[in-house]
Amino acid sequence: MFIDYSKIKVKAGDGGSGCSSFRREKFVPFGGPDGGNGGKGGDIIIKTNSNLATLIDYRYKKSYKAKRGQHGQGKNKNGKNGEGIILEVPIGTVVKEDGELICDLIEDAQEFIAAKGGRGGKGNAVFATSTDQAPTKWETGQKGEEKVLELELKVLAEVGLVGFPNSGKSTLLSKISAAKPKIADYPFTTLHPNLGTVAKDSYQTFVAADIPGLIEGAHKGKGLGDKFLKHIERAKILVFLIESVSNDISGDYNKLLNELGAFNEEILQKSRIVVISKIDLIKDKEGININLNDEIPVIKVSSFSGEGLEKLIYTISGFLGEK
Ligand SMILES: Nc1nc2c(ncn2[C@@H]2O[C@H](COP(=O)(O)OP(=O)(O)OP(=O)(O)O)[C@@H](O)[C@H]2O)c(=O)[nH]1
Ligand SMILES: [Mg+2]
Repeated sequence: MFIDYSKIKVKAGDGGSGCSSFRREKFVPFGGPDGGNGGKGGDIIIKTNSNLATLIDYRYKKSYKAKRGQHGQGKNKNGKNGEGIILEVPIGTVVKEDGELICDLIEDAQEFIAAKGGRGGKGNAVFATSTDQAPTKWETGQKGEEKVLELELKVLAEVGLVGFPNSGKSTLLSKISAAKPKIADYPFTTLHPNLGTVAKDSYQTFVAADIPGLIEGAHKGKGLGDKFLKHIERAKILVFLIESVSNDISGDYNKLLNELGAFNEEILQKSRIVVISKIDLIKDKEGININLNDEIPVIKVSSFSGEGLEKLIYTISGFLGEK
């Protein structure tokens, strides 16, 4: 199951308290202070793992508590630090607290401390001075931080494939990359984003994301709605797929643009390429009339025959090279 949002509660470990104690030895009437310090509480760390693709772990377990530091003891024994917890998330996870972004994890094995463990308290041995050789003072440990965090996954892909259901997005991704998304001859086959790495040659690769199909009214919740559009917010280039058998290619293009714009105007600032898909179904290829009122490349492609695929990959690479 693909999960791209979860709200979790985290509590870092409390620091252990310092100890107040005095040395007791035979024949030593007044032993000095020997209370050790408390250990530090465990941190809650959030870390990316490139093998993860969803936040599913956080759908079931929503509360995480790191261990507390041990208390200090006599004989100058310091308490052990509490063990921290590492919460692994997919690359592209955004962490928010009170609606504010606190970290955007965009690299592999990137980590940050989401909640700090409390400092351990000092034991009485630390407070000994020349004038006070028998201090009884000691500190309690600091509390560990406690937070409610929102985890939101926004996949990281340079290229986003958008189009109506059944337009051939997943098939295209499966032809230009090693990804194996589900493909079928009915709308809404794809129910979550799929990522694929496309290699132009051994030097240049890019990641493309295939998202569920859009329909007119998606921004009002029609079809699968617009909840997957956040996954193309980080893309640099959008590839619009429109079936060659459509009666109104430019009308379809404008409908798709409208849906994207209704979701987030800024998406319209991205570079665009239009792919006329399934061109193998058309005999008179030159006869396809495209008037988009837009200065963008239009490429006729067939994922079945392979026609146009190389041109598409080169055009995308060219755009990415300019950035
Ligand atoms: N003739 C032909 N059929 C194609 C081509 N590409 C895809 N198809 C077919 O079109 C149908 C839909 O393909 P998908 O790749 O699942 O389409 P999609 O856009 O991912 O669909 P959703 O996930 O539902 O949005 C499948 O039956 C494919 O076999 C093509 O280039 N030529
Ligand atoms: Mg699909």
